[in-house]
Amino acid sequence: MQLLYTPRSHYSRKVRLVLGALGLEATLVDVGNAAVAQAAVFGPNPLMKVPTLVDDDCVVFDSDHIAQYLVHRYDPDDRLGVLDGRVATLNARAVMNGAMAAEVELILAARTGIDTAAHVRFDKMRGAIDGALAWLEANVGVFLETPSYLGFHLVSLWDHLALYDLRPLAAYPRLHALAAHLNAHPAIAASRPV
Ligand SMILES: N[C@@H](CCC(=O)N[C@@H](CS)C(=O)NCC(=O)O)C(=O)O
Repeated sequence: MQLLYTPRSHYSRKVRLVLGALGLEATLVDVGNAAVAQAAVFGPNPLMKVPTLVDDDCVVFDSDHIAQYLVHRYDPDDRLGVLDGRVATLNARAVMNGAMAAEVELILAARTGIDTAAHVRFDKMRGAIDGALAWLEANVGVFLETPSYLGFHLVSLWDHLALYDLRPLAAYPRLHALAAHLNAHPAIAASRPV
């Protein structure tokens, strides 16, 4: 198995955490700068994004879809709750994915020379991240304290935000505590972006 990723990619970290928790081996292939517009860098992914999983002749795009694929194929008991379809779980996942997407736009815009402070469009993205974090703080009960896919998602989002220092995080003590609790697991901490 191969995972096309970047070490800092929060979406890729979700998948790396699932692989580790399920005891699955994958060769990590760092694509480098995810902002580039060179299709060859991203292998089979037509969207020029990471992560992409290649498992024999099976290619899977998108972090959540990769997690679902791995569970269907290798962990039918779904110990991590990847297939949890409850509305509260789906909403939390949508909010976290939306915040992650807004982060990507802000970071890659800046990396490609755009002054994001000069465009109202990016103010909305900053506002969406703040709104997402406030929503997650208010709905922290949806997360388990034991490692689960939803927790992997949260810790991937949180550590990435902290690393890039994109938004103030002090107003979210419950999320902070949960991320710290999850990062106390060496296997989770080992995948932290640096
Ligand atoms: N929905 C996708 C999003 C993947 C994504 O946006 N990945 C970022 C890196 S974290 C990327 O490769 N961005 C490149 C770009 O947008 O140009 C997923 O869950 O895998």
